[in-house]
Amino acid sequence: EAKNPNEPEFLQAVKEVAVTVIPFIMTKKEYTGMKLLERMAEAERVIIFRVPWVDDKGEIQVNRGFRIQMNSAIGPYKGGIRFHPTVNLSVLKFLAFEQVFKNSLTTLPMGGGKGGSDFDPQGKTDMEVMRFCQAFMTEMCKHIGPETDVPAGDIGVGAREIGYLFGQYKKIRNEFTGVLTGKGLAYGGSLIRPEATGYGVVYFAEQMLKTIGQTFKDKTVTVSGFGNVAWGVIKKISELGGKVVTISGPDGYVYDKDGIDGEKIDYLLELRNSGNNRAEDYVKQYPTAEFFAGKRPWEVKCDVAIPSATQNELDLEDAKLLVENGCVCVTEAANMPSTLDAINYFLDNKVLFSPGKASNAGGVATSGLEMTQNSIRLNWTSEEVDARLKEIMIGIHKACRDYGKEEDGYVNYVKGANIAGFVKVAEAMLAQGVV
Ligand code: AKG
Repeated sequence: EAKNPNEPEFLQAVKEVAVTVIPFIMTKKEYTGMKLLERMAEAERVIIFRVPWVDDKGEIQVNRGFRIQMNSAIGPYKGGIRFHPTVNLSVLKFLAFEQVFKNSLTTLPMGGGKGGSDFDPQGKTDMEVMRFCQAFMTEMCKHIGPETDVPAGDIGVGAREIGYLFGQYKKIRNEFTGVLTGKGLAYGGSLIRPEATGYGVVYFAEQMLKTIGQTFKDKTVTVSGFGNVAWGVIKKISELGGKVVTISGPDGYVYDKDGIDGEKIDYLLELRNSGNNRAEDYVKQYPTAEFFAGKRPWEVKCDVAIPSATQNELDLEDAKLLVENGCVCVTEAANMPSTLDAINYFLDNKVLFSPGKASNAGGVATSGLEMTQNSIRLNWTSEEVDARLKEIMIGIHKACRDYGKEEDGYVNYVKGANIAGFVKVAEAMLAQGVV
Protein backbone atom coordinates (compact mmCIF):
# COMPACT_ATOMS: atom_id res chain seq x y z
CA GLU A 1 0.00 0.00 0.00
CA ALA A 2 2.89 2.35 0.78
CA LYS A 3 4.14 1.80 -2.77
CA ASN A 4 0.84 2.78 -4.35
CA PRO A 5 -0.68 5.58 -2.28
CA ASN A 6 -4.01 7.04 -3.36
CA GLU A 7 -4.75 4.08 -5.60
CA PRO A 8 -7.76 2.46 -3.89
CA GLU A 9 -9.13 0.70 -6.98
CA PHE A 10 -5.74 -0.79 -7.83
CA LEU A 11 -5.22 -2.03 -4.27
CA GLN A 12 -8.74 -3.49 -4.25
CA ALA A 13 -8.05 -5.49 -7.43
CA VAL A 14 -4.68 -6.76 -6.18
CA LYS A 15 -6.13 -7.69 -2.78
CA GLU A 16 -8.89 -9.77 -4.35
CA VAL A 17 -6.30 -11.73 -6.32
CA ALA A 18 -3.78 -12.02 -3.48
CA VAL A 19 -6.27 -13.55 -1.05
CA THR A 20 -6.95 -16.46 -3.39
CA VAL A 21 -3.59 -16.85 -5.13
CA ILE A 22 -1.16 -16.65 -2.18
CA PRO A 23 -2.48 -19.85 -0.50
CA PHE A 24 -2.15 -21.57 -3.89
CA ILE A 25 1.45 -20.36 -4.36
CA MET A 26 2.31 -21.77 -0.93
CA THR A 27 1.35 -25.23 -2.17
CA LYS A 28 3.66 -25.04 -5.19
CA LYS A 29 7.34 -25.45 -4.48
CA GLU A 30 8.48 -24.06 -7.83
CA TYR A 31 6.52 -20.83 -7.26
CA THR A 32 7.61 -19.99 -3.73
CA GLY A 33 10.23 -17.29 -3.39
CA MET A 34 9.91 -16.25 -7.03
CA LYS A 35 7.97 -13.07 -6.15
CA LEU A 36 5.58 -13.80 -9.02
CA LEU A 37 2.63 -11.87 -7.63
CA GLU A 38 4.86 -8.97 -6.61
CA ARG A 39 6.22 -8.81 -10.11
CA MET A 40 2.72 -9.00 -11.59
CA ALA A 41 1.55 -6.12 -9.39
CA GLU A 42 4.24 -3.85 -10.81
CA ALA A 43 3.50 -2.58 -14.34
CA GLU A 44 6.21 -3.28 -16.88
CA ARG A 45 5.76 0.29 -18.08
CA VAL A 46 3.43 3.23 -17.43
CA ILE A 47 3.22 6.00 -20.00
CA ILE A 48 1.56 9.28 -19.00
CA PHE A 49 1.32 12.03 -21.55
CA ARG A 50 -0.12 15.44 -22.36
CA VAL A 51 -3.00 15.54 -24.84
CA PRO A 52 -3.42 19.13 -26.06
CA TRP A 53 -6.21 19.84 -28.55
CA VAL A 54 -8.29 22.75 -29.83
CA ASP A 55 -12.07 22.83 -29.25
CA ASP A 56 -14.70 24.23 -31.63
CA LYS A 57 -14.43 27.68 -30.07
CA GLY A 58 -10.73 27.79 -30.87
CA GLU A 59 -9.77 27.35 -27.23
CA ILE A 60 -6.90 25.11 -26.20
CA GLN A 61 -7.83 22.13 -24.01
CA VAL A 62 -5.37 19.96 -22.11
CA ASN A 63 -6.15 16.37 -21.06
CA ARG A 64 -4.01 13.64 -19.59
CA GLY A 65 -3.40 10.42 -21.53
CA PHE A 66 -2.27 7.06 -20.14
CA ARG A 67 -1.18 3.65 -21.34
CA ILE A 68 -0.41 1.02 -18.73
CA GLN A 69 1.69 -1.83 -20.18
CA MET A 70 1.15 -4.27 -17.36
CA ASN A 71 2.42 -7.68 -18.43
CA SER A 72 3.71 -9.11 -21.73
CA ALA A 73 4.73 -12.59 -20.55
CA ILE A 74 2.21 -14.41 -22.75
CA GLY A 75 1.74 -11.98 -25.66
CA PRO A 76 1.63 -8.35 -26.73
CA TYR A 77 -0.11 -6.01 -24.28
CA LYS A 78 -3.84 -5.99 -25.01
CA GLY A 79 -6.68 -4.05 -23.46
CA GLY A 80 -9.06 -1.20 -23.98
CA ILE A 81 -8.92 2.58 -23.83
CA ARG A 82 -11.35 4.44 -21.60
CA PHE A 83 -12.34 8.09 -22.09
CA HIS A 84 -14.19 9.23 -18.98
CA PRO A 85 -13.73 12.05 -16.44
CA THR A 86 -13.15 9.47 -13.66
CA VAL A 87 -10.06 8.06 -15.39
CA ASN A 88 -6.90 8.26 -13.30
CA LEU A 89 -3.79 6.17 -12.64
CA SER A 90 -5.48 4.00 -9.99
CA VAL A 91 -8.47 3.11 -12.18
CA LEU A 92 -6.32 2.25 -15.19
CA LYS A 93 -3.84 0.22 -13.12
CA PHE A 94 -6.70 -1.84 -11.66
CA LEU A 95 -8.11 -2.41 -15.14
CA ALA A 96 -4.68 -3.34 -16.55
CA PHE A 97 -4.02 -5.73 -13.66
CA GLU A 98 -7.39 -7.47 -14.17
CA GLN A 99 -6.75 -7.57 -17.90
CA VAL A 100 -3.62 -9.72 -17.41
CA PHE A 101 -5.65 -12.47 -15.70
CA LYS A 102 -8.60 -12.11 -18.05
CA ASN A 103 -6.50 -12.34 -21.19
CA SER A 104 -4.71 -15.37 -19.79
CA LEU A 105 -8.09 -17.05 -19.19
CA THR A 106 -9.09 -16.62 -22.85
CA THR A 107 -6.25 -19.07 -23.75
CA LEU A 108 -5.23 -16.68 -26.56
CA PRO A 109 -1.69 -15.22 -26.63
CA MET A 110 -2.37 -11.76 -25.20
CA GLY A 111 -0.62 -9.88 -22.41
CA GLY A 112 -2.41 -7.22 -20.40
CA GLY A 113 -2.65 -3.46 -20.76
CA LYS A 114 -5.13 -0.62 -20.44
CA GLY A 115 -5.19 3.05 -21.31
CA GLY A 116 -7.31 6.11 -21.52
CA SER A 117 -7.85 9.72 -20.68
CA ASP A 118 -9.86 11.96 -18.38
CA PHE A 119 -11.40 13.43 -21.57
CA ASP A 120 -15.23 13.46 -21.41
CA PRO A 121 -16.81 12.71 -24.79
CA GLN A 122 -20.28 13.72 -23.49
CA GLY A 123 -21.37 16.99 -25.02
CA LYS A 124 -18.43 17.17 -27.45
CA THR A 125 -19.03 17.56 -31.16
CA ASP A 126 -17.91 14.95 -33.64
CA MET A 127 -15.06 17.18 -34.81
CA GLU A 128 -13.90 17.77 -31.25
CA VAL A 129 -13.86 14.02 -30.61
CA MET A 130 -11.87 13.55 -33.82
CA ARG A 131 -9.29 16.18 -32.92
CA PHE A 132 -8.95 14.75 -29.43
CA CYS A 133 -8.46 11.19 -30.77
CA GLN A 134 -5.84 12.45 -33.22
CA ALA A 135 -3.97 14.27 -30.47
CA PHE A 136 -4.15 11.20 -28.22
CA MET A 137 -2.82 8.88 -30.93
CA THR A 138 -0.06 11.30 -31.97
CA GLU A 139 1.66 10.40 -28.71
CA MET A 140 0.36 6.86 -28.14
CA CYS A 141 1.49 5.65 -31.60
CA LYS A 142 5.09 5.75 -30.37
CA HIS A 143 4.36 3.06 -27.81
CA ILE A 144 2.02 0.59 -29.53
CA GLY A 145 2.04 -1.71 -32.57
CA PRO A 146 0.49 -4.96 -33.77
CA GLU A 147 3.30 -7.01 -32.18
CA THR A 148 3.77 -4.75 -29.14
CA ASP A 149 0.52 -3.41 -27.74
CA VAL A 150 -2.94 -3.56 -29.30
CA PRO A 151 -5.51 -1.22 -27.68
CA ALA A 152 -9.29 -1.35 -28.20
CA GLY A 153 -12.41 0.40 -26.92
CA ASP A 154 -13.91 0.63 -23.43
CA ILE A 155 -16.23 3.17 -21.79
CA GLY A 156 -16.38 6.29 -24.01
CA VAL A 157 -14.44 4.64 -26.84
CA GLY A 158 -16.62 2.98 -29.48
CA ALA A 159 -16.49 2.45 -33.24
CA ARG A 160 -16.29 6.18 -33.98
CA GLU A 161 -13.30 6.79 -31.71
CA ILE A 162 -11.51 3.62 -32.87
CA GLY A 163 -11.90 4.86 -36.46
CA TYR A 164 -10.31 8.23 -35.70
CA LEU A 165 -7.52 6.62 -33.66
CA PHE A 166 -6.79 4.10 -36.41
CA GLY A 167 -6.77 6.78 -39.11
CA GLN A 168 -4.19 8.81 -37.19
CA TYR A 169 -1.97 5.78 -36.46
CA LYS A 170 -2.01 4.81 -40.13
CA LYS A 171 -1.16 8.33 -41.22
CA ILE A 172 1.77 8.80 -38.85
CA ARG A 173 3.26 5.31 -39.16
CA ASN A 174 2.38 4.80 -42.84
CA GLU A 175 1.29 1.27 -41.97
CA PHE A 176 -2.01 -0.56 -42.36
CA THR A 177 -1.90 -3.08 -39.52
CA GLY A 178 -4.17 -4.56 -36.89
CA VAL A 179 -2.90 -2.14 -34.24
CA LEU A 180 -6.36 -1.64 -32.74
CA THR A 181 -9.35 -3.95 -32.37
CA GLY A 182 -13.01 -3.03 -32.43
CA LYS A 183 -12.43 -1.61 -35.90
CA GLY A 184 -15.25 -1.04 -38.40
CA LEU A 185 -16.00 -3.91 -40.78
CA ALA A 186 -14.82 -1.87 -43.77
CA TYR A 187 -11.23 -1.64 -42.49
CA GLY A 188 -10.40 -4.87 -40.69
CA GLY A 189 -12.99 -5.24 -37.96
CA SER A 190 -14.53 -8.55 -36.95
CA LEU A 191 -18.16 -9.55 -37.09
CA ILE A 192 -19.63 -10.10 -33.58
CA ARG A 193 -17.01 -7.86 -31.86
CA PRO A 194 -19.73 -5.30 -30.89
CA GLU A 195 -21.91 -8.03 -29.36
CA ALA A 196 -19.06 -10.17 -28.03
CA THR A 197 -18.66 -8.91 -24.46
CA GLY A 198 -22.38 -9.18 -23.71
CA TYR A 199 -22.89 -12.47 -25.55
CA GLY A 200 -19.85 -13.94 -23.80
CA VAL A 201 -21.25 -12.93 -20.39
CA VAL A 202 -24.53 -14.69 -21.14
CA TYR A 203 -22.78 -17.82 -22.46
CA PHE A 204 -20.83 -17.88 -19.21
CA ALA A 205 -23.95 -17.30 -17.08
CA GLU A 206 -25.70 -20.14 -18.95
CA GLN A 207 -22.90 -22.45 -17.81
CA MET A 208 -23.23 -21.20 -14.22
CA LEU A 209 -26.98 -21.83 -14.24
CA LYS A 210 -26.42 -25.27 -15.73
CA THR A 211 -24.48 -26.27 -12.59
CA ILE A 212 -27.77 -25.92 -10.67
CA GLY A 213 -29.84 -27.45 -13.44
CA GLN A 214 -31.36 -24.17 -14.65
CA THR A 215 -31.52 -22.10 -17.86
CA PHE A 216 -32.40 -18.49 -18.78
CA LYS A 217 -35.89 -19.52 -19.93
CA ASP A 218 -38.44 -17.41 -18.01
CA LYS A 219 -35.81 -16.01 -15.66
CA THR A 220 -36.14 -12.42 -14.49
CA VAL A 221 -32.86 -10.58 -14.92
CA THR A 222 -31.69 -7.20 -13.68
CA VAL A 223 -29.01 -5.41 -15.70
CA SER A 224 -27.26 -2.11 -14.97
CA GLY A 225 -25.85 0.31 -17.54
CA PHE A 226 -27.12 0.86 -21.07
CA GLY A 227 -23.88 0.84 -23.04
CA ASN A 228 -22.41 -1.64 -25.45
CA VAL A 229 -22.01 -4.43 -22.89
CA ALA A 230 -25.55 -4.13 -21.47
CA TRP A 231 -26.93 -4.10 -25.03
CA GLY A 232 -25.20 -7.40 -25.92
CA VAL A 233 -26.29 -8.99 -22.64
CA ILE A 234 -29.94 -8.00 -23.11
CA LYS A 235 -30.01 -9.08 -26.76
CA LYS A 236 -28.74 -12.59 -25.97
CA ILE A 237 -30.93 -13.08 -22.87
CA SER A 238 -34.04 -12.14 -24.81
CA GLU A 239 -33.02 -14.69 -27.48
CA LEU A 240 -32.75 -17.33 -24.76
CA GLY A 241 -36.22 -16.60 -23.40
CA GLY A 242 -35.21 -14.65 -20.31
CA LYS A 243 -36.74 -11.32 -19.30
CA VAL A 244 -34.54 -8.31 -18.56
CA VAL A 245 -36.45 -5.75 -16.50
CA THR A 246 -33.90 -3.01 -15.76
CA ILE A 247 -31.20 -0.78 -17.22
CA SER A 248 -29.49 2.13 -15.50
CA GLY A 249 -27.46 5.26 -16.05
CA PRO A 250 -25.65 7.80 -13.87
CA ASP A 251 -29.07 9.40 -13.29
CA GLY A 252 -30.91 6.34 -11.89
CA TYR A 253 -32.51 3.12 -13.08
CA VAL A 254 -35.40 2.13 -15.32
CA TYR A 255 -37.82 -0.69 -14.40
CA ASP A 256 -39.70 -2.12 -17.37
CA LYS A 257 -42.06 -4.76 -16.05
CA ASP A 258 -42.88 -5.96 -19.59
CA GLY A 259 -39.25 -6.77 -20.28
CA ILE A 260 -36.72 -5.11 -22.57
CA ASP A 261 -36.94 -6.96 -25.87
CA GLY A 262 -37.64 -6.52 -29.60
CA GLU A 263 -37.33 -2.95 -30.82
CA LYS A 264 -36.55 -1.74 -27.30
CA ILE A 265 -33.14 -3.40 -27.66
CA ASP A 266 -32.41 -1.40 -30.81
CA TYR A 267 -33.59 1.72 -28.99
CA LEU A 268 -30.76 1.16 -26.46
CA LEU A 269 -28.28 1.91 -29.25
CA GLU A 270 -30.10 5.15 -29.98
CA LEU A 271 -30.12 6.01 -26.31
CA ARG A 272 -26.38 5.43 -26.08
CA ASN A 273 -25.67 7.49 -29.18
CA SER A 274 -27.89 10.37 -28.04
CA GLY A 275 -24.96 11.73 -26.06
CA ASN A 276 -27.18 12.58 -23.06
CA ASN A 277 -26.11 9.67 -20.87
CA ARG A 278 -29.61 9.62 -19.34
CA ALA A 279 -31.41 6.34 -18.68
CA GLU A 280 -34.54 8.39 -17.95
CA ASP A 281 -35.02 9.05 -21.68
CA TYR A 282 -36.10 5.38 -22.02
CA VAL A 283 -39.27 6.16 -20.06
CA LYS A 284 -40.14 8.99 -22.46
CA GLN A 285 -39.99 6.48 -25.31
CA TYR A 286 -41.74 3.66 -23.42
CA PRO A 287 -44.05 5.30 -20.86
CA THR A 288 -45.18 2.03 -19.25
CA ALA A 289 -41.67 1.75 -17.77
CA GLU A 290 -40.82 3.53 -14.52
CA PHE A 291 -37.76 5.60 -13.64
CA PHE A 292 -36.16 5.69 -10.18
CA ALA A 293 -33.90 8.71 -9.87
CA GLY A 294 -30.55 8.34 -8.11
CA LYS A 295 -31.06 4.61 -7.41
CA ARG A 296 -29.47 1.37 -8.56
CA PRO A 297 -31.42 -1.60 -9.96
CA TRP A 298 -30.30 -4.11 -7.30
CA GLU A 299 -33.43 -3.51 -5.21
CA VAL A 300 -35.57 -5.12 -7.94
CA LYS A 301 -36.47 -8.78 -7.36
CA CYS A 302 -34.66 -11.02 -9.82
CA ASP A 303 -33.28 -14.52 -10.42
CA VAL A 304 -30.07 -13.35 -12.07
CA ALA A 305 -28.24 -10.00 -11.77
CA ILE A 306 -25.76 -8.79 -14.37
CA PRO A 307 -23.92 -5.60 -13.40
CA SER A 308 -22.81 -4.10 -16.73
CA ALA A 309 -21.94 -0.48 -15.97
CA THR A 310 -18.73 0.28 -14.08
CA GLN A 311 -16.50 -0.41 -11.05
CA ASN A 312 -17.95 -0.50 -7.52
CA GLU A 313 -21.58 -0.13 -8.58
CA LEU A 314 -22.77 -2.95 -6.30
CA ASP A 315 -21.95 -2.77 -2.59
CA LEU A 316 -22.68 -4.87 0.51
CA GLU A 317 -26.16 -3.38 0.99
CA ASP A 318 -27.04 -4.19 -2.62
CA ALA A 319 -25.68 -7.72 -2.21
CA LYS A 320 -27.87 -8.25 0.86
CA LEU A 321 -30.95 -7.04 -1.01
CA LEU A 322 -30.25 -9.33 -3.95
CA VAL A 323 -29.83 -12.40 -1.75
CA GLU A 324 -32.90 -11.52 0.33
CA ASN A 325 -34.94 -11.24 -2.88
CA GLY A 326 -33.94 -14.71 -4.04
CA CYS A 327 -31.27 -13.94 -6.63
CA VAL A 328 -29.32 -17.16 -7.34
CA CYS A 329 -26.69 -15.97 -9.80
CA VAL A 330 -24.63 -12.78 -10.17
CA THR A 331 -22.55 -12.64 -13.32
CA GLU A 332 -20.32 -9.58 -13.63
CA ALA A 333 -20.24 -7.98 -17.07
CA ALA A 334 -18.46 -4.77 -16.08
CA ASN A 335 -14.93 -4.73 -14.65
CA MET A 336 -14.97 -5.05 -10.82
CA PRO A 337 -18.56 -3.81 -10.37
CA SER A 338 -18.87 -5.49 -6.96
CA THR A 339 -17.02 -4.25 -3.90
CA LEU A 340 -14.92 -6.74 -1.90
CA ASP A 341 -17.59 -6.82 0.85
CA ALA A 342 -20.30 -7.59 -1.67
CA ILE A 343 -18.25 -10.41 -3.22
CA ASN A 344 -17.59 -11.98 0.18
CA TYR A 345 -21.28 -11.79 1.01
CA PHE A 346 -22.19 -13.65 -2.18
CA LEU A 347 -19.54 -16.29 -1.55
CA ASP A 348 -20.58 -16.75 2.10
CA ASN A 349 -24.18 -17.21 1.01
CA LYS A 350 -23.22 -19.67 -1.74
CA VAL A 351 -24.73 -17.53 -4.47
CA LEU A 352 -23.26 -18.32 -7.89
CA PHE A 353 -20.95 -15.36 -8.43
CA SER A 354 -18.50 -14.78 -11.22
CA PRO A 355 -15.96 -11.94 -11.43
CA GLY A 356 -15.79 -9.82 -14.58
CA LYS A 357 -12.32 -11.03 -15.41
CA ALA A 358 -13.83 -14.45 -16.15
CA SER A 359 -17.35 -13.70 -17.35
CA ASN A 360 -16.62 -10.63 -19.49
CA ALA A 361 -13.53 -12.07 -21.18
CA GLY A 362 -15.51 -12.70 -24.37
CA GLY A 363 -14.91 -9.11 -25.44
CA VAL A 364 -11.15 -9.31 -25.43
CA ALA A 365 -11.26 -12.91 -26.68
CA THR A 366 -13.10 -11.71 -29.78
CA SER A 367 -10.52 -8.94 -30.11
CA GLY A 368 -7.97 -11.74 -30.17
CA LEU A 369 -9.99 -13.36 -32.96
CA GLU A 370 -9.96 -10.00 -34.79
CA MET A 371 -6.15 -9.96 -34.49
CA THR A 372 -5.99 -13.48 -35.94
CA GLN A 373 -8.20 -12.50 -38.89
CA ASN A 374 -6.03 -9.41 -39.50
CA SER A 375 -2.88 -11.54 -39.46
CA ILE A 376 -4.19 -14.12 -41.90
CA ARG A 377 -5.92 -11.38 -43.94
CA LEU A 378 -9.24 -13.17 -43.96
CA ASN A 379 -12.63 -12.49 -42.41
CA TRP A 380 -14.67 -15.16 -40.71
CA THR A 381 -18.48 -15.32 -40.79
CA SER A 382 -20.54 -14.29 -37.75
CA GLU A 383 -21.38 -17.94 -37.16
CA GLU A 384 -17.72 -18.87 -37.07
CA VAL A 385 -16.72 -16.05 -34.70
CA ASP A 386 -19.73 -16.67 -32.46
CA ALA A 387 -19.00 -20.39 -32.27
CA ARG A 388 -15.38 -19.71 -31.27
CA LEU A 389 -16.54 -17.17 -28.69
CA LYS A 390 -18.94 -19.66 -27.16
CA GLU A 391 -16.29 -22.36 -27.07
CA ILE A 392 -13.86 -19.97 -25.32
CA MET A 393 -16.45 -19.01 -22.69
CA ILE A 394 -17.26 -22.66 -21.99
CA GLY A 395 -13.50 -23.26 -21.63
CA ILE A 396 -13.12 -20.37 -19.17
CA HIS A 397 -16.04 -21.67 -17.14
CA LYS A 398 -14.43 -25.09 -16.98
CA ALA A 399 -11.06 -23.63 -15.92
CA CYS A 400 -12.79 -21.67 -13.13
CA ARG A 401 -14.58 -24.78 -12.00
CA ASP A 402 -11.46 -26.93 -12.04
CA TYR A 403 -9.57 -24.47 -9.81
CA GLY A 404 -12.51 -23.12 -7.84
CA LYS A 405 -14.55 -26.16 -6.80
CA GLU A 406 -14.80 -26.46 -3.03
CA GLU A 407 -15.31 -29.56 -0.88
CA ASP A 408 -19.09 -29.12 -0.70
CA GLY A 409 -19.28 -28.82 -4.50
CA TYR A 410 -19.82 -25.04 -4.51
CA VAL A 411 -17.78 -23.32 -7.21
CA ASN A 412 -15.83 -20.28 -6.02
CA TYR A 413 -15.40 -18.57 -9.39
CA VAL A 414 -13.28 -15.80 -7.89
CA LYS A 415 -10.69 -18.26 -6.68
CA GLY A 416 -10.98 -20.33 -9.85
CA ALA A 417 -10.51 -17.37 -12.20
CA ASN A 418 -7.61 -15.92 -10.24
CA ILE A 419 -5.69 -19.16 -9.99
CA ALA A 420 -6.38 -20.32 -13.56
CA GLY A 421 -5.41 -16.89 -14.91
CA PHE A 422 -2.33 -16.74 -12.71
CA VAL A 423 -0.89 -20.14 -13.61
CA LYS A 424 -0.29 -19.48 -17.32
CA VAL A 425 1.29 -16.07 -16.73
CA ALA A 426 3.40 -17.45 -13.87
CA GLU A 427 4.67 -20.35 -15.98
CA ALA A 428 5.66 -17.96 -18.78
CA MET A 429 7.40 -15.59 -16.36
CA LEU A 430 9.30 -18.42 -14.71
CA ALA A 431 10.46 -19.72 -18.08
CA GLN A 432 11.58 -16.27 -19.22
CA GLY A 433 13.67 -15.57 -16.13
CA VAL A 434 13.91 -12.44 -14.02
CA VAL A 435 13.54 -9.79 -16.71
C1 AKG B 1 -11.75 -5.40 -21.33
O1 AKG B 1 -11.82 -6.62 -21.41
O2 AKG B 1 -12.14 -4.76 -20.36
C2 AKG B 1 -11.13 -4.67 -22.43
O3 AKG B 1 -10.78 -3.54 -22.31
C3 AKG B 1 -10.92 -5.45 -23.67
C4 AKG B 1 -10.64 -4.58 -24.81
C5 AKG B 1 -10.12 -5.39 -25.96
O4 AKG B 1 -10.95 -5.89 -26.71
O5 AKG B 1 -8.90 -5.48 -26.10
